[in-house]
Amino acid sequence: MNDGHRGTLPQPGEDRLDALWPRRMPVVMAVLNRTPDSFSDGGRYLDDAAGLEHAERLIAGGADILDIGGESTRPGAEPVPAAEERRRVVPTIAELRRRHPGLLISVDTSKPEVAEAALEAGANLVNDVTAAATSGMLELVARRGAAIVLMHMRGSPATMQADTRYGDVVAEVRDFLALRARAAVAAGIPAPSVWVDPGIGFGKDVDGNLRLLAGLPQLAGLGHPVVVGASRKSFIGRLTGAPADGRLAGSLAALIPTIGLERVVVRVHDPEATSHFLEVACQLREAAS
Ligand code: HH2
Repeated sequence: MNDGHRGTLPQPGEDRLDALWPRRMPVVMAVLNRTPDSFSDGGRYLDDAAGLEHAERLIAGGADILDIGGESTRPGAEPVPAAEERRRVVPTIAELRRRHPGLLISVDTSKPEVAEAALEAGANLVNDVTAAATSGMLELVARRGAAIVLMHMRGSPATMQADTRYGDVVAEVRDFLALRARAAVAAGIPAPSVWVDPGIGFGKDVDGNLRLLAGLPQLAGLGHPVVVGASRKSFIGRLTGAPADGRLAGSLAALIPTIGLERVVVRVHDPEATSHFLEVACQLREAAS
């Protein structure tokens, strides 16, 4: 059967993350927020049953990876104690691993103790919006043979929108990610398992976000897989006037710069619409070349 641009899904027992890359279209990472306060869906999937039900919807919608988080990082969000964050994410990860042995699961955390429990429960990947600022995170990921997403953020969620001025935002973000990626490789994580992310909306204004999206080829030039999280973010609201749950069309448009790039992961709330958009956009590009 011809599976178009989606390539072959990794089989259990294979190195599942490496098996993503023969694909010619971006990989879809779907967001599952087990939080009361996330900016676009806070509180909707806090209950265990509601969380699992939504996870099944995301998987059925075509998610290649599920990214499960128990702490909001929206501007001004309050930190969550590790025990509470663990309680929100670990049982869900364990249950999804039991139901879907071949599923790729990411844990969205910057706390090594939460990451360790999540990896133990079956996660494959740690998504750290602080680029592994807490000591021990890189060593943990290396020891467990997992992968890591290193994201650029200015300051912390509490302070990040206070100053969004940059000289050359693409160069500054690229240099930071290059530095953190070198540290990850030095800690023993193989380069293909070190993914980088410009942190759309994390200490950037509308212009900065647009420049970073347009500058994705420069970030891809670092030689690591690139993650892009533009879904429903406030710059799309600023440009269109749409509320968070009305930003799907803008979120898809924000992914145009990913078309034609290799080893790109798009972090989204709407995997089905995103997969359809990517499939058509990639086929169109191919037809035009
Ligand atoms: N964005 C959010 C959270 N985690 N991780 C990466 N790597 N890249 C991102 O752009 C990114 C991220 C914010 O989105 P969301 O999870 O929906 O909201 P909240 O942080 O309020 O839970």
